[in-house]
Amino acid sequence: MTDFFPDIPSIPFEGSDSTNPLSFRHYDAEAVVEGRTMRDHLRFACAFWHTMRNDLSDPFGSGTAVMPWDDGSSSIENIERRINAFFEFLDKMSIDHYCFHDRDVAPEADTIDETNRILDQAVGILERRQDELGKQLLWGTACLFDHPRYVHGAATSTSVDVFAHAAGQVRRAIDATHHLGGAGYVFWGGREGYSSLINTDMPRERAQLARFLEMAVDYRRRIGFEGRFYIEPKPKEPTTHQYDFDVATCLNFLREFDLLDEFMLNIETNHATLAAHSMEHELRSAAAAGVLGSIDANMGHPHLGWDTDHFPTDLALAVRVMKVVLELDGLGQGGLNFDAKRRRGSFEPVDLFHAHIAGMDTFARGLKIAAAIRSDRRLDDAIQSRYRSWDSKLGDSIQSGQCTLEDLERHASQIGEPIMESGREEMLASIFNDFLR
Ligand code: XUL
Ligand code: CO
Repeated sequence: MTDFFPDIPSIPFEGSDSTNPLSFRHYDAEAVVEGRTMRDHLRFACAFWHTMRNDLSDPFGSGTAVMPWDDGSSSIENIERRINAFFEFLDKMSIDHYCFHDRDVAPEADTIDETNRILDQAVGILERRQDELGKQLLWGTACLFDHPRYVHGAATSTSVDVFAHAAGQVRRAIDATHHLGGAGYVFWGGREGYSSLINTDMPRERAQLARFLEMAVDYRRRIGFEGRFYIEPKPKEPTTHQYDFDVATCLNFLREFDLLDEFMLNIETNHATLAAHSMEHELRSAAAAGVLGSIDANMGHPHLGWDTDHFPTDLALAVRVMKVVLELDGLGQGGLNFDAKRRRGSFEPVDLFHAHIAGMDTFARGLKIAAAIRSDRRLDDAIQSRYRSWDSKLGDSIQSGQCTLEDLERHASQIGEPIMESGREEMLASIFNDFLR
């Protein structure tokens, strides 16, 4: 299969001594780490919207991406060529999974019926290609933010008619995901937020969003879709505030509307940093609540305060992410989706390969290093040791609720000033760095 990238071979694993940029130096799909293959740990997915539909334009300039297979039209032939190019790419890259937005595979037509007909055709092509090549849909989603009708949001729109459009669109996108055997479906609150509170009834919009999600849960049950439902936290952009701001906000929302059993979270690095959290903070917050489901593997740029969706090339970050994933014993049906785009200057088709190789090798290396840190145990032991005073009779009686403020006051006055210990932050950071080689 070399119709679209004729000069680029399938990417081989060549090991860490290789200097061939079109090879994996770390991602060895069948290599076993902590009893599981890299392929199963990482469950890499490629995002159709970035890889096939992102022309690399930015707010100041037009697209630069060279895509000889794409004539820019919405013809079914062009739709098919894009999908074929996508699957040739997945095949050559040994990427097992993919993610898509409905409107990116099948652009909107003049009427809803025509739009749905084109979507069905596109889904038929996706199905053929994924089955031929043994690829799997990690998750599907609906683009509820591009069309002008969604200017004031979709589920949170001021217009009940827009809510109806969004509901129909999501129904079809869930159908498409279900038909393709998708392991999940993502709800991303693209415009589910506000531009200004001067014209917004926030409690009302949040209740609308909850109702929308309840209807989707009801629909999922009726059609027997067994993939996970995910919410993808993001604090802002293009809105000034999104209702799924961060993990803590999503957990509160899901608890408030009794939806916690129905949703997990798909957590994205650049959204975490946009919310002024680290990715590790967001992952640990979700894992502690049992809702860490899947990851959008990208990164932001430290000097740019927006969602730049850089390919993840930060090794220390990948180690931190994979350590949480290993502690969780994997993401189950979830995976690592490269919700990442090339820089505007990396416009040649081969840059798609370089970008994904960089991301996959970074995470494969992150996985190996995280496993080494876990088996070494010094960092985990240091954390455990900091709390060892709680492994005591007093600690137990506080935790089990058998102790009052007066009891503790008596204890404090008996023992006098507690002896405090250093947190050894710099020493531990230095040990962490020792593993990054
Ligand atoms: C957008 C983003 C995408 C969407 C998918 O900021 O991160 O993954 O969430 O719909
Ligand atoms: Co994302």
